[in-house]
Amino acid sequence: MKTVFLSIFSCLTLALAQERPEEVSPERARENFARPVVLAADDVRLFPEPPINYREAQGGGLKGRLDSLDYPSAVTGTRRKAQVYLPPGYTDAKKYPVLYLLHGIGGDEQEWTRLMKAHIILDRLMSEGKAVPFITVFPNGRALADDSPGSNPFEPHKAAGFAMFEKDLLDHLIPAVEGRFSTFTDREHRALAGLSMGGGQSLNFGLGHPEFFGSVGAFSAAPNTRSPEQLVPEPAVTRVRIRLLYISCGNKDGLINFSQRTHRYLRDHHVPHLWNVDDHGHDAETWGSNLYHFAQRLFL
Ligand code: FER
Repeated sequence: MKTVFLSIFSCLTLALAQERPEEVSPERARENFARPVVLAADDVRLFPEPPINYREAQGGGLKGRLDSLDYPSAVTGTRRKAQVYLPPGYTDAKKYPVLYLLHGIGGDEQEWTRLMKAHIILDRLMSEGKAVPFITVFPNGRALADDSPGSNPFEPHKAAGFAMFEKDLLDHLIPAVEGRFSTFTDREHRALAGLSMGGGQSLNFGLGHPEFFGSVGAFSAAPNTRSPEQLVPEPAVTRVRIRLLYISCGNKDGLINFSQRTHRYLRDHHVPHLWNVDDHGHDAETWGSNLYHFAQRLFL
């Protein structure tokens, strides 16, 4: 009787709470994209579209540079790869804040630079003085020995790698980055952001570990996002600790209800955050645009 009650209870909470990718079939997962979009009065644009050339290479190329890092991980039992963007004028004589920027379900450590030209977006902003200089790390957020997306990245065991990245990030990647580059090492100077699955990871791990991260960004967060009550169990604590909490989604994205749910809880519990609903879908336009706006508000 007790088991029956518990399993009914866990099914009910599952429907309202976080979807566990390791328990959901690929077909069922994809159906989330077809959810109806219902917009409320405050689901509106906070920021305009960036200038047309915001991710076009500048004459003379990058002022900063793209580097790479590999690090040993006890989570995967392998050496793992990350890309690293170093800002213009990077020098060991200074210390820099660090943003960890996470990819989506089909991506890897190259997705942000290939699809969104994130290194160019950041390089332009920093060389124009519109963003403070910071280091950006592009990890592979699928913490598996074979961390490629494979032919079906929605496959439960592939999707499960995104939850396993929490330990890899905190215990292995961050120490490797801070050992190799000239970084600040306090929470105020560390941020976590990402798109879709990476947006869910950012909310889950970033808000879950305020001792590590002062700022969090989630663009088009996926169903792996924990319920708002799990993300922010003590609004009064988050309210005073968080430096920047940025949430965005396109109004043509069937996943928007996961972000709306987070935004509405934060709003109702008076946790300061930025909520930007633009006119895009689940695509590179909204991710590039929101990185552009997020980066300008980070580490101020
Ligand atoms: C899902 C719908 C979308 C899901 C994941 C996604 C694992 C991720 C999309 C992306 O990262 O772009 O149901 O479940």
